[in-house]
Amino acid sequence: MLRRLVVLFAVLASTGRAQSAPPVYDPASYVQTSHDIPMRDGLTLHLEIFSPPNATEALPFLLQRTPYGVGGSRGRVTGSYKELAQDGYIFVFQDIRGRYKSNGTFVMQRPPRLFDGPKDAIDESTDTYDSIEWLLKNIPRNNGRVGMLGVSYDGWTAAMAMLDPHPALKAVSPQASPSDMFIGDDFHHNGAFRLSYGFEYAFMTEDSKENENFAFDRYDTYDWYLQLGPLSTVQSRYLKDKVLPTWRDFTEHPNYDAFWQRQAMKPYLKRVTMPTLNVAGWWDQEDFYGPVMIYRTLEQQDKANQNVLVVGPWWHGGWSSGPGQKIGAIDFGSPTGEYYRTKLQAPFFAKHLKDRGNFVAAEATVFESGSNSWRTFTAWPPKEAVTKSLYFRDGGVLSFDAPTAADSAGVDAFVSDPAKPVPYRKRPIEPTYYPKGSGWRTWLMEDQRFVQNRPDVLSWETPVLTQDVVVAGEITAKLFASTTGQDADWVVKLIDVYPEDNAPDHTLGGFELMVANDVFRGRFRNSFEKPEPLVPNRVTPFTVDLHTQSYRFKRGHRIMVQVQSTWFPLIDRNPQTWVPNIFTAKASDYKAQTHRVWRTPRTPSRVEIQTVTP
Ligand code: PG9
Repeated sequence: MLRRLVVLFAVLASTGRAQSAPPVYDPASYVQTSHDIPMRDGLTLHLEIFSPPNATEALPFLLQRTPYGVGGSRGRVTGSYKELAQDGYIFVFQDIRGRYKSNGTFVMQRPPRLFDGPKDAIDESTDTYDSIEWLLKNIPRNNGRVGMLGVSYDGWTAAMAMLDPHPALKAVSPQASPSDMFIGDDFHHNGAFRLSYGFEYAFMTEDSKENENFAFDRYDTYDWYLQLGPLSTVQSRYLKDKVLPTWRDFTEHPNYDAFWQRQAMKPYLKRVTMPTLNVAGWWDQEDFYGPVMIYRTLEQQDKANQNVLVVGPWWHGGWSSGPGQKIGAIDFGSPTGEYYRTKLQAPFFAKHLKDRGNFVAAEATVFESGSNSWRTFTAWPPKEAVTKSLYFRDGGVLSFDAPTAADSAGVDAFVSDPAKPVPYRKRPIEPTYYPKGSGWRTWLMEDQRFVQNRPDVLSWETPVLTQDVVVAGEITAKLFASTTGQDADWVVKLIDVYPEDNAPDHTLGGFELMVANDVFRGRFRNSFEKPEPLVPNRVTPFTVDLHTQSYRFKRGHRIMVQVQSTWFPLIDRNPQTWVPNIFTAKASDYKAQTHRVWRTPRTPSRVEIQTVTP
């Protein structure tokens, strides 16, 4: 009898334990301490640590390594990391080498020492390793596990940490991490230089140890960049004797040489070392290529199914704070950022760092804009996706039907004049990180009607759709184009045209929303390493990767494609004559040229979309 009672008591006690709710911590109560900790080469890096007082359990660390200063980290604990803070973590924020309160020299995206560097070299991965080692030994009541997360540069430091990780690092979420600065992230897209971002970011991070914005003497930076003339004016008139290492690198490495290749992540992503939650935003104005590339490259090695993808309707980092329901004029119908933080991010870390909950991430969790719903897939792009083509046709028509014999001379032409480049967003274009407010964050959502009638913007449009067209997967422009010059940029935009009478929000009548876009610099059509001049007037194929999307073009809407050659000052002006290095071009090298986009049966310019059945 006594034995039976003891067993019953044990069962009740264990059931009680299983059912007892885990503690909920108050983010505002976290206690902050500051530390300067030694790295293997003797240099110290600065940390701010936040722990909940009176925790009765040992807690895991969540580490974020940043070039942007850790001064405002309390705001993260109570704000963007609120859901995590409620679950209970020891948050660690670190200034990376050479920034803010950390010693040493800052190197923009310091290439990893792996594979070709000396064994005793330092990089972001060794700094992470040494920091984790210190944390485990010096911060009491830790449970021996570490997670890392961060957006953009901080996402990249998280990605670097997982290449050759400390054994205590158990889960990583690289979010909007760039992966290749020449092909698709902040500094170039397909070899076209991202002028405004490249210059302003290099100045912000390298003019001094703490962020400092370049002082423009014009509110509308379109004017400022246009008055520059050739790019060499940046150094001669503005930087003068000052060397900004990253600006110097732009000018000395105009092609995809060893400098860019060694920095790019793909060659290093040889194995999945731990559960990895890759996060990207469909309308990320800085790093969308990067996170998708990291996911895809890792996926090829993901034998244990640890590498997953989440993409939502967000600007750069839009998931990390705020509700995430609206970007600019577009409402996505629910607080998608909150959804991500509570249903995906917090459960991911709780599972892998605390053994709490039974969260299993879908292979791909994507937000389908248009229908405004979350969807999950067993692969991305979905295995069932079917490729369809949207052909450019006569009279500005976009059609699923290819050109016919009647189109054998089909062509549209425009003059691209570097003296009057198409603005990439509505003017005035405030400085990128203008503290008094900038349209930078939301520019990808701007109504494209602002350039619709320019003579240097071509467009083709479907009739009103009679049924939904659901894009799920890749979008690729296949252009056949020619120019009277020797180089040309090709900007392609895939656009959702809202109905004229748009219910319930009538203010969106006829709105032209960019669903996908990118630019390709013509000289790189055969090789990013060895650019070649275009042959004047020769029809040449160009493939422009417009990346990936999950988007429902709804019945009643129309699909549009726009093609233009300038996107200023986002992209520097192409001289359109042959110069080996555009950074050393003279003012007289910049010349207006006539560009032609062909749409014949033999040269059927089109945008290919991967679709799933509605
Ligand atoms: N997009 C920024 C960046 C990351 C990495 C290198 C350079 C720039 C960022 O938001 O951190």
